[in-house]
Amino acid sequence: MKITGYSTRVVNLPRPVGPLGGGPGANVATFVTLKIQTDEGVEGIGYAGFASNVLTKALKEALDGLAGLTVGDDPMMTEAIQQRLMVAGGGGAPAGLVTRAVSAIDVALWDIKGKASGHPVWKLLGGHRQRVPTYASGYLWRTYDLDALAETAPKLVADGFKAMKFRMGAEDSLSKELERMKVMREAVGPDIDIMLDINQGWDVNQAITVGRELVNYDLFWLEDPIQHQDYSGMARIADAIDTPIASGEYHYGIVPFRHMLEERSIDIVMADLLRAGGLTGWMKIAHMAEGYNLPIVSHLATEVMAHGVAAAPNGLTIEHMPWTFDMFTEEPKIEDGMMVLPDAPGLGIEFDEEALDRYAAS
Ligand code: SMN
Ligand code: MG
Repeated sequence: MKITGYSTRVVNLPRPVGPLGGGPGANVATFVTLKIQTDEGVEGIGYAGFASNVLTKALKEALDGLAGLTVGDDPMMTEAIQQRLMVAGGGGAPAGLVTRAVSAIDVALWDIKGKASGHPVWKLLGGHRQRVPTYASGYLWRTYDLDALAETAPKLVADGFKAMKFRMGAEDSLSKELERMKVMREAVGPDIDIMLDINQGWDVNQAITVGRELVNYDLFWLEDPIQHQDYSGMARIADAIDTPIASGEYHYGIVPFRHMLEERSIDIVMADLLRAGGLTGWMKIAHMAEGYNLPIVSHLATEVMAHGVAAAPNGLTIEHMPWTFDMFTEEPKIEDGMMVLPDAPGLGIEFDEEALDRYAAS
């Protein structure tokens, strides 16, 4: 089989409230969609995004340039294509738009592999289980006040979620930070898993001080308490508090995960699809974590990431982030708080062409 062509387009999807509140562009989520065609009539899809909106044009350029280089390639050769594209993108350490574009191409190739072989991608990647726990992530932002937290969290429980993530790290006192935690726990009761994301907002001592207080609220994990590259600082926090530390979404490529694992700086490995190098890179991180007896969790890109988490024996939970759902004909299926992976060949998702037309960037 050979790749014969590709196409990309930019879409601006509506989004209720972004993580940063009401600033410019906060109510849109911008993605570059990708389709890759083959000489056997099989077409694979993927997308890039979750980068700053000011970079969208550059991201599309990177994707067009790199996807163009795959024309004539065998789409089953995902490792060879990834290696060649990373070199073509400038060599050196993986980072930025090159990796994001290469990752999107990788996802489309896995879709092709699945469709061509008649198997869903989660089975081709390893096939561990079809139903995986999921948690609601797209709602309880740092910009929510206490009332908004108390009002929204029970709605997510009513919607069927058994786990959810909220954010702290922006209050000016310890007592205000802890109040947010208290409101969240009281809003959902003792049986719902709560994840807490700090997005690098604290320093090491702050994280240990607040982390020790949080232990009474039975957190499922504490995510990115400090700057993501401070491996030894993160290890001090992980040693000092009982709550599991999750980190990894900010790292590009696979090597930083080796450092985190060697330093024992985290308890739960989180990897981002577009920074990891697509499903190919993400699975390598999952297996590395397995070697250290640690679970792996996804970051964003729910409908694609579900395949990775369902393939890995150490896959713990799928982040449910609805920003991308408007691009597709169907949303991921959830039953009893578990995401149910599709049986259809490939990723089992299709672009909603009418929606892409409607949201096309001018
Ligand atoms: C996050 C990162 C990027 C965009 C939205 C939310 C957050 C998460 O860190 O873990 O979901
Ligand atoms: Mg996060």
